[in-house]
Amino acid sequence: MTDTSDYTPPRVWQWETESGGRFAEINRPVAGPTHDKELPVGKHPLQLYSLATPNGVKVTVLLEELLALGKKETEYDAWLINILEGDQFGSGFVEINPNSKIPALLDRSTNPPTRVFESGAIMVYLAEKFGAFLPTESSARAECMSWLFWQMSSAAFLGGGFGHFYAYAPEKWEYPINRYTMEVKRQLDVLDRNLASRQFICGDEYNIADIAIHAWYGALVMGKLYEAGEFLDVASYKNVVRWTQEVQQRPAVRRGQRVNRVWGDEEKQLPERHDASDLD
Ligand SMILES: N[C@@H](CCC(=O)N[C@@H](CS)C(=O)NCC(=O)O)C(=O)O
Repeated sequence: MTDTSDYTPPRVWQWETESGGRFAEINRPVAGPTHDKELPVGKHPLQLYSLATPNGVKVTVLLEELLALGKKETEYDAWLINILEGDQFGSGFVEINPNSKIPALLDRSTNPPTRVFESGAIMVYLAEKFGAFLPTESSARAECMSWLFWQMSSAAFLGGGFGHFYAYAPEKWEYPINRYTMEVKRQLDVLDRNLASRQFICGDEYNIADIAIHAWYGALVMGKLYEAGEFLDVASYKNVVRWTQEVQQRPAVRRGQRVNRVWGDEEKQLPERHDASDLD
């Protein structure tokens, strides 16, 4: 790595493979598959290809919530995509997500099968298809979509910005850490002010906006992301803490968090899920 103070960007950027940092090996400046690999297919109509990162957990929590409502058609197979081993660049995965990122869903109940990528799009697809956790009345729906899109656009600053420079970059640089810490604390304050007068993100009812935001900011407030709880003084966002604890108590949330999980406590790991009993 060049010392940042000496660095002058070249006229045309070249790919320097030794850029360093925790995810340097999977980062590439080009898209498309790197190898041929078919995806496995299980017995259920819904096939999920994912990993229990915050983006992956949004979908497994929603599926477990739908099942908890008694919607048996939402039974699903969840296959592990190990992004550190490059599974997201296999040809079968790229066919259902040209962006090579988890989560990706294939709904085989339609003819031809429907592919869905981007966690927000997957959540809307499932909530609409199974008629739950997304209000149908226009104003309530607009509020839910607003917060869902807020999360989708904010998470890159939290993960790709703050998380990257605070936890994963090869060195601790003050400038980017300050810049992204400022933004993440502002985002936490946005949530805290909203939750001062509301039980859930959009009001009295829990919906996909809660699921999406809890997967990232709930995890952050519980100290489960980047070991940054103390640094960000998360305890001071009292309304976010109260809401996080309430959402975390939901059995479907705790079930969904375990699916495609291959780190942490062994009893909380479940690399693949093919039946409700896998989580019992
Ligand atoms: N906006 C996307 C982001 C998905 C995403 O960033 N997934 C990460 C894991 S959380 C991933 O698959 N990274 C692999 C890579 O970048 O190669 C979504 O919400 O689905």
